[in-house]
Formats: sequence, C-alpha cells, structure tokens
Amino acid sequence: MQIEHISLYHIKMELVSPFKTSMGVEYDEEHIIVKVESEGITGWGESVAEATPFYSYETVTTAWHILKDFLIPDIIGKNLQNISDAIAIWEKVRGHRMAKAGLEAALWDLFAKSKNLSLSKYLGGTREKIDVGVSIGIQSDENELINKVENYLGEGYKRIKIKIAPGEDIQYIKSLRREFPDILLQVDANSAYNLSNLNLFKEMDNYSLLLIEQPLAYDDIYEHSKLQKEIKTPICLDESIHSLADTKAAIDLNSCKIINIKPGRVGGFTESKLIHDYCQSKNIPVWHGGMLESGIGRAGNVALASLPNFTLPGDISASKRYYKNDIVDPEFVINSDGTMDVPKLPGIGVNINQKMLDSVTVRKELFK
Ligand code: OSB
Ligand code: MG
Repeated sequence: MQIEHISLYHIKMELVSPFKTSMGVEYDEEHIIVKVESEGITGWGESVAEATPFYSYETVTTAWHILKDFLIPDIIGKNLQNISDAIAIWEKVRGHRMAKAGLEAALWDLFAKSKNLSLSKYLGGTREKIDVGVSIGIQSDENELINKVENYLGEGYKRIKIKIAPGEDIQYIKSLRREFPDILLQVDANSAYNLSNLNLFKEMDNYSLLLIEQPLAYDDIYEHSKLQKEIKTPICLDESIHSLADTKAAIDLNSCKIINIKPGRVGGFTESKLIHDYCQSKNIPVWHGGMLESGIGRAGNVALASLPNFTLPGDISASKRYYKNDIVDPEFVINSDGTMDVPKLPGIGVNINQKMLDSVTVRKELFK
C-alpha cells in the first residue's frame, strides 16, 4: 500500500480519578495517536509512551522525535507490500519500542481494513468476547479500596489487580481477602522491591494471589528467578520483557510462570504474537496488560487479547473506568458477565470521534 500521509496527535486526557502506583501519581494520560492514510483507507494506532520516563525510558517527547525523524521518513511515500516490510526497515533503530508500536498499530489497522478483516481476525484471534479485569491504584486506606473493589465487582469485572508499594502492601491484601475470600486477585509492584523483601513475598503466599507482577527491578530477569524459587505464587513479568528474546530468557531461567504482554512495551503486535506463540508452546499463560489507553489503543488491545493463549483476564477495562469521554465511537463497555465484545467491523472496528480527538489534542503534525 502506498503510504501517502501520516499524522501525529499528542493527546492529553484527564483520568476520572488519580492513578497512584509505586512510580508516582498520574492525573492525566499523555500519548501519541498515529494516523496513516493510504489509497482512501485510514489506519489508526496509539503510542503508549507517557509524559514521564517512570514506567519506561520512552516519553511522548522521545517517541515523537523517533517517529518524526526516523520511522516516518522511512516509510512515507513508499509502497509497502506488508507490515514486515516496515519492521525490517525499522530494525536499525534500537529500542524505542513504544514509538515503533504506535506506527505499527496504524499499519495493522490499515492492512486489516484493506483486506476487509477485523483486526482480531487479521491477528489470528479466535474469541468473540474476552475476559476483562481492572487495575486499581493505591488507595488512601483499606476501606477506600474495599469500596472501589465492591463497585468494580458490581460492574462485572472478573479479576481485581491492586498496585502495591513498600508500606502499602500486605495490609491491603489482607483486608481485601478478608472481605472477598473468593475473588481472582493479583498485585502489581512496578519494580518497587528487592530480594531483601523475601519474607514479605513469602507472606503473600498465604493469600491465594493469582500472581505477583514485576516485584523486582524493571531491567532484571536473573533475580526474579531467585525469588520465584522461594515462593509458590507465580511471578508475572511486565517491565522486564521487551522481546521474544527476553521471554525465552525469563522462561528458561524460571524467572516467572506468567507473562504480561503489552504491544507498546514489546514494539508492536508482530512481536506480541511471537511472544504469545512461544509462551503457548511452553505452556506459559499470557494476559494483556494496559497503559491507560484511549479507545484507539484499547481497540488494538482487545483484538490482540482475542488470541487463544490470552487465558487470564486482561487489564482492559471499560472506557468510562479511565475517561469521562473516549475518543472512539462506540466507547468500550463491559458486559455484566465480565467480558468485553471484540469488535467485528474491519480493522480496529470502532469509529474515531474526531471532535473529541481534537478537543484532547495539544500538538499535531502532518507528514506527506
Ligand atoms: O504496570 O501494568 C502496569 C498503567 C500504566 C503503566 C503501567 C501499568 C499500568 C496499569 C494500568 O496497571 C492498566 C490499565 O490500563 O488498566
Ligand atoms: Mg504492570
């Protein structure tokens, strides 16, 4: 397909409530929306680099720079036969996976639409509905958390994930388990601990957690293997996994028993599929993480999570759990049975609400 125009939109969307993690508090989310126009078709993607380099070294500013100065010039005006053509061209750019993933996602949407296939079908998805959970930030006290969880369970969410940080961990887990003995519960530390906290993790073994997400350093695989040997609860890696190679290392070292896949973190849907397939061959379940995406990124996440080895509920929640108004139409909603419908229309399967997109855009640039 002849790549004619590419537009970047730096968006800033206010969260319905602040999101506190061991990395800090977020009040709004900044991402980059990527639009690719070719032969009368428009493809959309979202780069999940944030305003700050706290989850990843990438930021909106670095992703914009890499897109504008390297990735876009490499494909604009070219006739791409398939997505792997673009990936091969970008291979010389090391890292910057969130920048790549945003543009790659727009190409996936474009190619799926050109073949009149839903993105789910085009990616190899096999489900019409996916199981979804909710990721809850650190609350000011245990009662606040219990209230939140009660509300989300009432809306149908199948699994609860809470963020933890040193000093804001075991007491929250204990009180949630006391109140809700049977719910699917997991925790996410976002790298806030080290091996000296071993006793704390051993204590967590008593609360039937589904998994502990990224307890140790964001760039570690080795020490997680030491921790996993000492505890029964499965470790799930998020921050440490950027590629199929990282996945192989983590599985080979027994550093985790579960993998969180976020297309942004691993450079896109192509790498996500490789990780998904490899984990499936090794009997390692995967689930879909989230980056507080707008509906554009969320649509891609829902499509990817329809692949068969996404066997645990994802951090894919309804639009209104994040934002008062989403930039897609229809917005994403949760069914009362804790599932979300996978869009069936071609590509990402939702329309862009251009008025809403314009209202959250703080910077825009067109390339041709
Ligand atoms: O660690 O999974 C994480 C949001 C931003 C950065 C990192 C993470 C998260 C979440 C939110 O947990 C998940 C969601 O989008 O619902
Ligand atoms: Mg995480």
